[in-house]
Amino acid sequence: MLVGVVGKANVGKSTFFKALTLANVEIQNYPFATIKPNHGIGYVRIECADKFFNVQCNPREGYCIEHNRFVPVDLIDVAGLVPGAYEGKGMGNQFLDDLRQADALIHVVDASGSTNENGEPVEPGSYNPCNDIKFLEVELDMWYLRLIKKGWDKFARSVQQEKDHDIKIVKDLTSHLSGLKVTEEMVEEVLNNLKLDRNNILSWTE
Ligand SMILES: Nc1nc2c(ncn2[C@@H]2O[C@H](COP(=O)(O)OP(=O)(O)OP(=O)(O)O)[C@@H](O)[C@H]2O)c(=O)[nH]1
Ligand SMILES: [Mg+2]
Repeated sequence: MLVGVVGKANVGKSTFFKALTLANVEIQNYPFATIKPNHGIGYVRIECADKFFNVQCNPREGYCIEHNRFVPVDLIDVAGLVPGAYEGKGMGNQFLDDLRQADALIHVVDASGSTNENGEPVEPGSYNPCNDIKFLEVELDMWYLRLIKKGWDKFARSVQQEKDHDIKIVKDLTSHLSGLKVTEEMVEEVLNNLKLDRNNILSWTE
């Protein structure tokens, strides 16, 4: 499993990442201290089934100490985002491509409100951190949009020419978006929610 640590610049992403992985990473009180992504492994502690059998197991992944199983989770800490990153502000958002295969993202927020929208230190409580939650979703959506649009016209035309394309569309879209870990269930749900015409893919708007 791969978990990405995301959020505005200078909010404590690398600090959180370091606490989880014990990796020695750059932590600074200014925006864009992290540029190259940091990879590491954190462990989730669960009670091991070997307790029930009163034996000591030797797991292939992670490790087990006195019936405590430490399950490894891959983590990646990336550069910070600022509003308008998808238009190239700050470090932009191209670096998010490293997170395409992530199963989940953790959004780190500076709840003390002591960093402004560009991640610069300000008086605690003078910035409303709710703004960060909203803008980060926009930045992530714009990132997905860019990836989905890549090669879309060619894809849509070739699907439209297939026999029974209204039935095959779910499978076709899933394989087209497999680089984003999209599943058939997700595609089905979105097609239904947006009431997209499966007979005419070329009519779909952005
Ligand atoms: N008070 C307080 N300070 C924190 C906390 N977490 C991180 N910091 C401080 O916030 C500053 C930024 O921390 P980083 O971990 O480098 O933040 P980042 O989000 O990785 O920053 P960029 O990589 O530049 O985007 C550092 O001075 C940290 O010591 C926290 O929970 N409380
Ligand atoms: Mg960092």
